[in-house]
Amino acid sequence: MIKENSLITIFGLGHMGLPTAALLAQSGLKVLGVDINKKTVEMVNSGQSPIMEPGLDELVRKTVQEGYLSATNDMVEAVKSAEIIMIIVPTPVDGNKKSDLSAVISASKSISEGLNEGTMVIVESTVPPGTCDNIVIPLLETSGLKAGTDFKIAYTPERALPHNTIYEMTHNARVIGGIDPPSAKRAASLYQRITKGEIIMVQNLVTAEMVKLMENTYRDTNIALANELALVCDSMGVDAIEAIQAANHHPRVNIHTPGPGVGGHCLSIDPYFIVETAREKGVETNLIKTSRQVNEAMPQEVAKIIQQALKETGKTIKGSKIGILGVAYKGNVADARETPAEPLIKILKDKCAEVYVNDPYVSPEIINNWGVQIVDLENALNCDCVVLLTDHDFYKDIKPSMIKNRLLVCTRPVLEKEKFKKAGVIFKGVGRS
Ligand code: SAJ
Repeated sequence: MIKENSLITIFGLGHMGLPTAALLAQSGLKVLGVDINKKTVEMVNSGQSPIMEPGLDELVRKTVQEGYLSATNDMVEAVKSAEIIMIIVPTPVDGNKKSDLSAVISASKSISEGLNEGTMVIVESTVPPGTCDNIVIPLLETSGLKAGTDFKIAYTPERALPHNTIYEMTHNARVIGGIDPPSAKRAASLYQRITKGEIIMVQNLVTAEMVKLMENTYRDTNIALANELALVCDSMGVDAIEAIQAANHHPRVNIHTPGPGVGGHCLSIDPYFIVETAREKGVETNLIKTSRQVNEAMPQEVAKIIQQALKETGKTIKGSKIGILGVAYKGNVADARETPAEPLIKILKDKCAEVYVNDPYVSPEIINNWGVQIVDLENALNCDCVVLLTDHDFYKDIKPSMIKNRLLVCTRPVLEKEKFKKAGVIFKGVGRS
């Protein structure tokens, strides 16, 4: 169903768009990536990936060198000869947690200016349920063409895990919903070129949009449950990590891992898309909203743990040197979007702490925006209080003797509490009583 020399145009060369473009190019299709970021376009056309993702640099280099992958800033030109057009652009929320669909709208408008009969449009961006039907299709139909009749449209959410994206994109199941069965089938035949995973067809666009949001909202609410249980355990001197590990031996229990909060541009955002649409439909979403509040409050909880820990050494946050290990939103990624480290650092600075940050993954430009000092691991470990926020693999080798002032707040279950306590380190953390 997909001709070998089909041209595919992909709007968005970010964490999901670029790997998708490179994999489709590797499958032998001509792929033209479109991005508003000129540096991204230049890097891709020179065979480099602007995204740090294992295996992606090599894939981009190879497919660009072989002439299958290229990039442009020219949105309208890129659409004219495309047989398949994909929208994989960011969909953040604004300050009021309302979806910002400007990138999807801009791409849809550009597509409508060059849309041809028979073209297949595929939306991958995570969007509030109903976006394809109520926003994307009306914009595409300003071309004068009719969705379903004159052009095909399908929605399929991307659900790869950053830092494992290439593997997951080529193995995870794909959920696809189309405006009609031929649209869904044509989209399925495209993805079968790059994934061995099962193709799960659902009955329409809005169902497919909802599936993605349900997945991430399930994770966010379960992390909120884990965080709340950890705070309760801390109040009773129960080690929540130990209790959760024991509870999860139950065949039908899967309590997630407590932490300093939920970062990333998915789990911390997607639940709000359900809240937004539910509100428009007059449906309450108390559990989803409360779960978001629990997770967003975790940086404050970590600040309380730090305050309590310093008090045990006769110190206060004010005037103390606090060494933060890791500001990426999770381990082994360079991404600091929505990271819980940012609000925690603000709280500590507002309480007049001297904050020092170590995170070799995250670019200094991002960290410097927070008004903190970037230091190497040794200097971070020399602070009055060391706070591990991100479970980067290399932090797992930290030894008790390296904590110079014998005070560690560990918010991820990556260091052995007993070993540190035996060595005389005051060891605190989320769920680590
Ligand atoms: N986290 C916890 N406790 C847990 C699990 C995660 O505190 O038990 C925290 C992490 O530290 C991080 C945040 O939650 O701060 C989210 O991390 P994550 O690994 O659960 O998920 P993401 O943000 O990496 O989600 C990505 C998303 N995929 C894309 O970026 C396209 C998401 O849509 C996927 O569903 C998810 O990977 C996945 O697990 O597949």
